[in-house]
Amino acid sequence: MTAPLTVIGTPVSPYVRKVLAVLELKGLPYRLDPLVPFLGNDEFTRLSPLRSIPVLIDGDLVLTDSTVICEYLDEAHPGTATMPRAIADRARARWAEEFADTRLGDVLLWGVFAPAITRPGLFKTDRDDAALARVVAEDLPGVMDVLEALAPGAGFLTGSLGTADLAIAVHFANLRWSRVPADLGRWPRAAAWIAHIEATAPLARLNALSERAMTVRYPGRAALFAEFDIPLVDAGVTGREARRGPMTTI
Ligand SMILES: N[C@@H](CCC(=O)N[C@@H](CS)C(=O)NCC(=O)O)C(=O)O
Repeated sequence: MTAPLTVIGTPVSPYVRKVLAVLELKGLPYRLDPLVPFLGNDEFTRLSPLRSIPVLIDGDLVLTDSTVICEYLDEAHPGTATMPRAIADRARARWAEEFADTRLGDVLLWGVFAPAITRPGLFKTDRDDAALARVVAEDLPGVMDVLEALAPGAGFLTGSLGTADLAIAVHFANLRWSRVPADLGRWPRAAAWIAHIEATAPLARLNALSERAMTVRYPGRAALFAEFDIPLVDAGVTGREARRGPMTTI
């Protein structure tokens, strides 16, 4: 019997939720090691040289980076396609995904969620609401303008729900969880597109799980993931202390 796919990373991470949503969309079973970023031990560094989550383990193959993982899954399991097959559509989807992973990540994850939630929680810094409000006022509009231009009038970016749609939408739950005032009503097409993606079964479920995972302490964790039918690995790669990795910016 072949071992099931294993994913390392807490679904609170938007990049992990992107991978899990693709797995769920494709109906691929997986087990999870819900590692909180920065808490990985030396074994984690061996698996993920940049110490970033998500990591996918498929037998002898160990992959990091959500884009690499999602492309691998789509090539290895083409059943329910998560990338368009037409070359031009594929290129458009890749650009949207890249924009989400880099610029949306810079603004919504590293500019808002990390200083609002991750850094105070793991590195015991104070939350600076004035700095968060500045990011929302100065950086969010430019990002939303791009999404407003990119947003399809209805449906998804290139037909059916795909990796690029998911890569974009995942960041907006983290924005809400950051509890900063941000009104997306100025960008109605983008807001409707994001809401449409968030309402799809895989992402609605993963967002609900992740929101609860943010507040559940270690002993209650297994029960929470069991409630969502996500099996956990027997022994994970969690270390004792938060450490910064080669790419850490917080
Ligand atoms: N481009 C990477 C980004 C992954 C990423 O930044 N993950 C964060 C958690 S949301 C992380 O593990 N950061 C660890 C660090 O910054 O040291 C991907 O798409 O997988």
